[in-house]
Formats: sequence, structure tokens, C-alpha cells
Amino acid sequence: MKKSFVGLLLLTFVVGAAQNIIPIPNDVKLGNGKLSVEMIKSLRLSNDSLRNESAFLGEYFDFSADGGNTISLLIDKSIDNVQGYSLTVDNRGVTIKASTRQGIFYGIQTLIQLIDDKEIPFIEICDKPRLEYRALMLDPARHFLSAEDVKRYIDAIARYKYNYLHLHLSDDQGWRVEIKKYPRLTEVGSVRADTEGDGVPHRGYYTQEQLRDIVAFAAQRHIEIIPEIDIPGHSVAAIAAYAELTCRDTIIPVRSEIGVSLDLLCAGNEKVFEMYGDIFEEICEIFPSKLIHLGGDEAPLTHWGQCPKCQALKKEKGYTDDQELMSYFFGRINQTLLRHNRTALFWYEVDVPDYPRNAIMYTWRNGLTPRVIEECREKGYRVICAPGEFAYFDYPEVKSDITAKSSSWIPALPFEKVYQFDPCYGLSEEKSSHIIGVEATVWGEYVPDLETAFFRTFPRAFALAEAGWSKMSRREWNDFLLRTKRELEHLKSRKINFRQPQQ
Ligand code: TNX
Repeated sequence: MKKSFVGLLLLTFVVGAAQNIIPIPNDVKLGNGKLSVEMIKSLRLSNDSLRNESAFLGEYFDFSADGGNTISLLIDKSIDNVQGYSLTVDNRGVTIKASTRQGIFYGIQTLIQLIDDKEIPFIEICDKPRLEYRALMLDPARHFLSAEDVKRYIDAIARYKYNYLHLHLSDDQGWRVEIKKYPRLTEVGSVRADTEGDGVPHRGYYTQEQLRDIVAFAAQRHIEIIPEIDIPGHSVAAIAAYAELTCRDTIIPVRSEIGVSLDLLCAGNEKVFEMYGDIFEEICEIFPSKLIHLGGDEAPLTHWGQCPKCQALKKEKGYTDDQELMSYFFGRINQTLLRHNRTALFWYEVDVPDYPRNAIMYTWRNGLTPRVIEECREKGYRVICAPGEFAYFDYPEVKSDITAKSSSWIPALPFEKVYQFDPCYGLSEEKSSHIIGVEATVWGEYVPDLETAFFRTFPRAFALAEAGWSKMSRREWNDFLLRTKRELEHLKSRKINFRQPQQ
């Protein structure tokens, strides 16, 4: 009787031990005692290449003196998961082991979250992610965010072990990346007439140099930047700059309204493939990521159906359905990516008959995810789960957060709902092994600035981080809420905006 009471006490203690950490680690043993942060005076690196990672300790520890306790960062190839790490805190100091610099970085993030009132509890943690890909997406196409803003965002999310930031760099409402060969893309495509009702045109783009700087800043934090150029739909800003890209060769303005345009890139025009081939050449030069997002969402076929060149191509190829032109279009663009040894990513649309082999699909449309997961398994595509019902962070937590007239269609996505998200949908290992990640999308129609992006992101990004990193059996809402409350203090201290949870 007594024994089980002690056991129960110990158990609450162990669970309590993880109170400080988001996402919750997968294996935690709490020891007896604490280490004082002030007593930690030395740093030991097994490998000089860990200097970048160790720099993130500088803000919390003073390594200028001799003696005292030591933090050891050790590359240990016996740790099998490339993103995993082990962390031990005892009376001698702190040891973090991982087989990669990335794993060491995650161990450091866990360590600094464990600091509580200048002390660190004795603890043993063995941790690795559930899914290899954990991302957030920003949409500077709808509302431009400065390079500095993007860096602040990257800095904020790295703490939660996100390893990708997806940048939606082009859409109907704006083209945001400098392309040297086609200057009109930014001269014309990065400016649109006033949409905010304040009479001020909206504009902005990143130079290639700024993007390289963002890539390097993110890489220091083990975040990879995935660029997206959305094709063939969501391309009005590019068409506004180069009217010959469209089937109707008509000059149209950069789109000011939200919603889907009928204008799209022409599938029957060689000029389109020549130009987009060049564009993706430059994109591949700027961004070292193996992953390049080609969009592919919401491309209405109306214009292709009316276009003599598209219809002639369809006949020549023996296609019976205009959707086959979509597969053809993606295949052509993918040739440039293949030359650079890159993988194409797409917003999966169930009507598209084929995507390039080896492509990775995002499931995003409300209600379709179980079907998309199964279809992609059968067709051999890997899947990243970004479903509207759990991971659309442009959706407000409560409807009253957005008051714009055009926003009545937008549903609410409460914090607790995000926490309920299981990216593998309870499927067996066999049926879910092609699911490689999670992503939350902060679409920008109603996100005019970084403050709003943070407000939509936090604390829901805590919940998504845990969906991507932690085993389902480790996740419990009430415990998570306690950890959230503490972590919000950290955001406050960093002046990062968030929405106060209602509980
Ligand atoms: C649909 S999600 C879109 C975006 C919008 C979003 C708004 C997706 C692949 N396409 O263009 O911003 O809805 O929620």
C-alpha cells in the first residue's frame, strides 16, 4: 500500500519534471537535486564545429571563469536518430550527446528551457522527434514582412525544435523575390494598389542578398528555408509583370482582392517554361534546400479550356482531360528542379492525375486528409500534414479576432483543437510511414504585420510543435496547458506577441 503511494508520488514528480519543456521530450527521468546556473563555469566541445551551437548558451551561462561545473557538448555517433539527443544533468554538470550538430542544438534548447529560477534539476533525457519535418509557413506574398521580421520569426520558433520555415514568396497579390533575369517581376509584381482602405499602396520584396542572409541566419538555428513559387495558379503578380505568361495575353493589375483568380500561367506557351525554368534556376541558386515548393493549389481550368494553344497541346499529347495538362505542366517545371537535384513539393489536389515521381505532397483541404493520406500511400508520395481543420494559423482562435469585411468565410481554430491534432490520424505504422511531417500555415490575407503573425502563431505553434515531435502517449492537455503558461512568460520576456489562452 505504502509502496504504491510512493510510486504515485514519484510518477507525479517525473511528469512534473517535464513541465518546463515544449515539445515534451519522449523519455525523462528526474533525479534528486539541482545544479546552480552560476556554478557552471566551463564549456567542453568534442568538436570545434560545435562552436555555432554552443553560442546559444552564451546568453544563459558565463563561461569566463575556471573550475565549477562543466557543460559538455559531445558528438556521439552511437545515437542513432540524426535529430535525437541525450541530456544528463547531475552534480558534475551537464552533458549533451548527439550524432549531429542538429541533435546537439535540440539538446541545448531543452537545457535552456529547463532553467528555472537560476537552477537546473538533475535529470536524464533521451529524446528524438516523432516526425522528421516540423514546419511553419509565412506568407509575405499577401502582406510583405521585412527580412528583419522573418529573422525575428525564425529566432522565435527555433526554441520549439521546428526545423523548416516555408516562405510563400509569390501569389496573386505580390511577387516577393528578386529575379535578376526578369526585373519586372519585382518592379511591377511587388506593388499593388491599396487594399487596406488607407490609400497607401502595398509593396515589398527581398533581394537575393537578403534571402541568402535569411538562409544563413536560419541555418545557424537548424532551420531550413523552403521557398515556394506558386504555379500555375496564384500567379497574377507575375502575369501583371509579363502579360505573355497568360493564355489571354491581356494586361491585368496585381490583384488587390483576396480569393481565387481565373488567370493562370498558360500550359501551351513555351515562353512560360523558358521563363519559369530561368526563375527556378535562380531560386535553386539562392536556396540550398533540397525542397522547393511549386504550389499547385486552386488553379481553375477555365482559361486552359478556352485557349487554342492549350487545347492543341492536349490533342497532340492525346490527353482526354484538361487536368492532364496540369500533370504535364508540373512535369515540365520539375525538369529544372531535377537538374539541381531538388525535390518538388505540392499542395495536393485530388483532381490532378499525376505528380512528378518522388514529389512530396501537402494535405491541406478541410476534411480531405484521411483520403489524401491513403491516396498518397497508394501512389507512393510522401506526405506533410497541414490540414485546414488543425493547422491553418491564419484562422483566428475566435472569430471576433478578425473583423475585416471580407473575412466572414473564415472559420475559427481554437488552441485546444490544434493540440488534438494527431498527424498520423491514429493509423498503423504501415499505413502512416509515408507521413514525414507537420506544417502550420500562417496565410497572410489577414496578417498585415509581424505582430499579427506572432499573435496567430503563439501559443498554437506550441501545440503543433508537440504534434510533430512528441509521441501521442506523452501528450496530455492539462499538463501541456501548465507548460504553456510558463512558456508564455518566456515569450513575454522576449516581447513576442501571443494570444492569451482563455482557460
Ligand atoms: C487557400 S491553402 C489557399 C491560400 C489561402 C488560404 C486561406 C492553399 C494551398 N491555398 O491561397 O491563403 O486558403 O486560408
